[in-house]
Amino acid sequence: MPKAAPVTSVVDQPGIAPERVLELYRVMQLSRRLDDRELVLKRQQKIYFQISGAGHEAITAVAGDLLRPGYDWVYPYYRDRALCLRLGVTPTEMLLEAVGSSDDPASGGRQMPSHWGHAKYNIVSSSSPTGTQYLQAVGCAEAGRYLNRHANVAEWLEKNPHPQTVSRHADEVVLVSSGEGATSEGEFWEALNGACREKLPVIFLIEDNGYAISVPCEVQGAGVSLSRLVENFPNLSVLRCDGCDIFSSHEAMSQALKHCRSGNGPALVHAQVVRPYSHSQSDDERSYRPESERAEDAARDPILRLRKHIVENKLATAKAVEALDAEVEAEVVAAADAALAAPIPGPETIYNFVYSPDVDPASDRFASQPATAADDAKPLTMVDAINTVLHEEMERDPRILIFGEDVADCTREANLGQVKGKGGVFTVTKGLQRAFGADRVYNSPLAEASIVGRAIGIATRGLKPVPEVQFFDYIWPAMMQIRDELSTMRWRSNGAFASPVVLRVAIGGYLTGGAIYHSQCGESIFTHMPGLRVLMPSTAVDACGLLRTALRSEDPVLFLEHKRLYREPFNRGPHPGRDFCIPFGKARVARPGTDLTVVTYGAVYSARSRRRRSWRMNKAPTSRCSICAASPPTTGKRWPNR
Ligand SMILES: Cc1ncc(C[n+]2csc(CCOP(=O)(O)OP(=O)(O)O)c2C)c(N)n1
Ligand SMILES: [Mg+2]
Repeated sequence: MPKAAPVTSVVDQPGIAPERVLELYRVMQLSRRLDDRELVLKRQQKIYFQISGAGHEAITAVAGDLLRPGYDWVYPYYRDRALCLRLGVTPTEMLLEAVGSSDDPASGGRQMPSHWGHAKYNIVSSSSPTGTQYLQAVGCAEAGRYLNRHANVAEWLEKNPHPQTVSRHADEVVLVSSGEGATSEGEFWEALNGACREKLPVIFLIEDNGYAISVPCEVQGAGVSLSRLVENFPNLSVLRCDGCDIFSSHEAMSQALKHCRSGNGPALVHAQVVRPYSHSQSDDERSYRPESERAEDAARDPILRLRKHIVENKLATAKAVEALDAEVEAEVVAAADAALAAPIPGPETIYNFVYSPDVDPASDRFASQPATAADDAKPLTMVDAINTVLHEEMERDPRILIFGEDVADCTREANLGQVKGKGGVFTVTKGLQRAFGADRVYNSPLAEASIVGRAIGIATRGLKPVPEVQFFDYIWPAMMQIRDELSTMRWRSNGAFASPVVLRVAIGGYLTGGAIYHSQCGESIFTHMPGLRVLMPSTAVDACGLLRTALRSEDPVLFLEHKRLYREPFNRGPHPGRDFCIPFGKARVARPGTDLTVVTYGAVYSARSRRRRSWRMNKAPTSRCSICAASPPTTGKRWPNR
C-alpha cells in the first residue's frame, strides 16, 4: 500500500534535560492510563464514548511542555489529552467530562469526552466538527496582536466594568491542532492563508496518524505529504518530526515557537504519529488495516520507546520506572473514583448559558425613548442610521472591529486621500476606516467561513467583532461556523467562553431580476439556532436602537438589513440619540386594532405600511415587530411612518 512520506527528524541528538524526560514520560503514561481507564468505564457502561490520545502522546506532551499555560492560547482536538495534562488540566477534571459531570470544567458535562477546554489555561472550548478550530485560532492571534497594539482597550475595560477580561502578551502564540484528515477541510487552507498573509503567531500542529477513521492519508492530499504541499506558503516555517519521539518533537516544537514568538509568522509542525487504539471505541481498525501494518505502528509506540530510552540511558532504573507507572495508575484510579462520585447536571440547568447571564438584551435596561429631534433635523435613511450607530459605538468602545468584503474605504491607505472611499457595496460602513483607521476597519479575503470563524476567535479575547457578510445569499460557506460554533460556544463551554459577535448581513430582494442570488430571505433558518439572536429591523429608527443594543450586549447577533429598505423615504427617521436602544423581543404596535394581530418585520411591514390604504382589511387591527425584537411604543417627536 502507499505509505506516508518518510519522516525527516529535525534532530538526531536528544536535547531535553533528564528530569524533564522523566516528567514527560509521566505525563505520557498518565495520558495512556486515563485512556485505558475510560475504556474500562465504557465497558462497564459508566461512560458512553471513548476516543483516545494513544500514540500521539510524545508530540502532544512536548507541545504542552513548551507552551506557557494561561499565557499562550490553545485550540486542541480530541487526541490532545497529554497536551492538556501538561498544561495543567488534572486527571479528575478529564474524567469529569467523560462521566458528564456538572463539575467538568470543559463543558459542565454537556459535551462528549475528550472535547477539551479550560479557561484557566486558555484552552478554548473544542467542538465536534473536524477543522472549525483553525480559523478561530487565527482570529485569536489577530486579537492578540490588536490588544498588544491598542493598550487603550484594557484601560477602557477598567473604566467600563464588563463580564469579559482581556489578557495580552507581546510574544504570545496560538497553537491549533488537528489530524491530517481534517486538513482536507477548506477552512484549514483559509486559515493557513490568513495566518501567513498576516504573519500571525499561530502554530498549526498536524498530528498525522495516517488515517481519518478508515480513510488513509493518500486520499486526503495531492502527493500524500501535507508538509510538502504547504512548503511554499510565505512566512510559514514548516517542520517535520517523528511525533512518537520526544526529542524530535521537542526540536520541531522549539523551532516553531521561536519562529512564532519572534514575530516571523506562523509555523506548521507535521508530526508523524500512530493510532494503536483504532479511531475510537466505536471503530475496529482490523476491518481495514492488515496486521502487518498494525504491527509496524506498534513498534513505534511512543511510551514503549521512551521507557526503553530511559532505562538504556540510565535516566532511571527499570524498577524506578515501574514504581512511577504504579504511582500513575493509583492517581488514575483515584481520579476515576472522584469523577464517578461527582454530581451530574440537573435538567433545570439546561437553559443556563444559552445566552449571557450578565447582560439581558431583552431587559428594560435597554428600554429608552428616542431623543427629541430638532425641527430641522434631517431624517436618516436606514443606511445612514446604521452607519451612524457604528460610528458612535466605535467612538465609545475601542473593542469594536469591523471587517468583511469591501467594508473598508480603501485598503491601500496611501490612496485614501485621493479617493472617495468604498465603505461596503451598500456604503453602510463608509467613512469608518477613515475615522478609525485600518486596524479597526479592514477588508477581509473573499471567504465567508473565514469572516465568521475569525470573528469567533477575536470575540474569545474580549473584543467586539462586527463582521459583515456582503449578501445573505452567500452566507452558506459560514454556516458551519454560525451553527456549530458561534451559537454554541457559550452553552457548550458552560459559560467559560463566549462569542459576542454582531454579524451584519444584507438580505432580501430589491431589484427586478435579482433572483436567485440577490434576493434570498432565509432568516427563519437562523431563528432555529439556540444561542443566536436574530434581528431584522423595518425602519431607520428601529435599526438604530436594535443595532446599539446588539453592540452593547454579550450574545452573538445576526443583524439582517433588508436591502430594499436601505434608502427608502418611507422608513426614514430622525436620529434617536447616542444612547437610544431597543430591547430585543418586544414588538412595537405600529397601528392598533381590535380583531386581528399581524406580526411582521423587515420589509413586509414597510410594504404593508405603504399599501395599507388599498387593503381590503384596512379596518383590521395590525401590529408589527422586528423579528425577535422591535421597538416599544414611543412618544418621540416626529416618529416616522405612523
Ligand atoms: C466536519 C466533520 N466531518 C466528519 C466528522 C466525523 N469524523 C470525526 S473524526 C474523523 C476523522 C478525522 O481524522 P483526522 O483528522 O486524521 O484525525 P484523527 O482522528 O486521525 O486523529 C471524522 C471523519 C466530523 N466530526 N466533522
Ligand atoms: Mg488521522
